Amino acid sequence: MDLTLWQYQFRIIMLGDSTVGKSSLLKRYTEDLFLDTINQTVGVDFYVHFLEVEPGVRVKLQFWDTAGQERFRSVTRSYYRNSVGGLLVFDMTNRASFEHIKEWHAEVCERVQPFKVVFVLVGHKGDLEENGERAVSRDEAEKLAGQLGMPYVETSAKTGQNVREAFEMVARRVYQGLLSGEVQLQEGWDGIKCAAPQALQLRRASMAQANAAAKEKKCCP
Ligand SMILES: Nc1nc2c(ncn2[C@@H]2O[C@H](COP(=O)(O)OP(=O)(O)OP(=O)(O)O)[C@@H](O)[C@H]2O)c(=O)[nH]1
Ligand SMILES: [Mg+2]
Repeated sequence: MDLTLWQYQFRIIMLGDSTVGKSSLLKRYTEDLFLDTINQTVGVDFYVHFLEVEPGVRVKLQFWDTAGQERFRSVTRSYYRNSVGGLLVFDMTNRASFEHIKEWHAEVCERVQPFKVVFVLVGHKGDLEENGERAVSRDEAEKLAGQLGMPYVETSAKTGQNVREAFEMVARRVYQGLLSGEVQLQEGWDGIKCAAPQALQLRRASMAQANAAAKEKKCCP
């Protein structure tokens, strides 16, 4: 493994009904492109992007872009288990796609056990709001995100609104989980790869020390 390229690799999965805009989000993030006509995903596609999660810490984000169509479900399911992060995407102008989010979430959680996936809920096609096409309010989406224990963000691949923020939110949450020990590296699991596990141990130890010092300061002003 080449340390100059990346210190960590996170596998992140895109989930949600067909046509909600999963591939378009990834195209915007990785190539800064938007296409009005884009091919439906067949099975699973693969995208890569590099992100510096803190100065000097470079992460390779490996995205699995799954097909939302039911007929590909047996293929896409096999990718759940080796994902550490996920974007649960609905189209805010398509009520049914929002109503299916709970099913997507339950299906993934059930299949990844004993591992956990760190999610972000994404209300997509925000640019259509201006045309009065919104079918899901921000309030109800935030409520659902709260119930499922994840943040909520509204995006548009057409305008670029919050696209980078959505992907970086999930990547940073994974990284924080890794540092705090909530997300663990596991033998035989490919959700996260770490080029230098010793560096992670040191980083965790210094973070634990900083947390303890902050706690002590709080207790005894
Ligand atoms: N107005 C608008 N249209 C969008 C946006 N994102 C995607 N679309 C359009 O929505 C349609 C479906 O987009 P895709 O990215 O293929 O959707 P998908 O979720 O990948 O669909 P599957 O691959 O079948 O699961 C395309 O016509 C896109 O151009 C957006 O932010 N705004
Ligand atoms: Mg697609």
